[in-house]
Amino acid sequence: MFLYEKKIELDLVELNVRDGEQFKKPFKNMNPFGCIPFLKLEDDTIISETVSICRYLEDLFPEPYLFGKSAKEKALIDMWNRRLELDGFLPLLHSIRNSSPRFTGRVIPGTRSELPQLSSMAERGIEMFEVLLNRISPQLETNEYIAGADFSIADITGCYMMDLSELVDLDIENKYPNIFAWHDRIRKRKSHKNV
Ligand SMILES: N[C@@H](CCC(=O)N[C@@H](CS)C(=O)NCC(=O)O)C(=O)O
Repeated sequence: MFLYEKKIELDLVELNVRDGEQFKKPFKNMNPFGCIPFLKLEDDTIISETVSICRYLEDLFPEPYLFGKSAKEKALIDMWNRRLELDGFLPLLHSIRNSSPRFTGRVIPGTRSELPQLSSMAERGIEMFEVLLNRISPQLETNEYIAGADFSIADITGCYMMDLSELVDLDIENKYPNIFAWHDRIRKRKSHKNV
């Protein structure tokens, strides 16, 4: 979505992570975290972590600014993005990985192990996610985008967080109408349709 918004074209290689292609050569030595995405530079440097990759690309191709332009915008976008990732995306992800049968044997992203799924972790993850939803709802009552008037990387993070939340029965539309409307606005962008 970030690439499309910024009209950046990269050579893309698709990996089937469900079948563990990232653990096979030549990919297994590229990213020790066993996850996608990662970016290989011409000098063979590997950058993993979605937001780190996006930040690197924003430095190379600043416009449209998705990490903010002024110091204040940059700080606010980073603040909201971190809150969404740390307090929303991660608890939700751990909840789903600890409950859905399809994640048996891979409860931690980028690993294959005997670690059992924990139902208490699944429950706590949803509780943490709902704390986050209650905190962002007032912000979305008065702002079109999560960090204010402009679309940013934080909206992209939020959109994927809310896409993921559809795997859980939370009745977002009725319980959090502001968040539902925001998610709907972001996922209707052409960049989301093209993913
Ligand atoms: N913190 C990483 C998370 C990356 C991640 O969890 N990627 C998933 C796919 S969306 C993955 O590669 N999973 C592989 C697996 O669990 O085996 C980021 O933001 O890029």
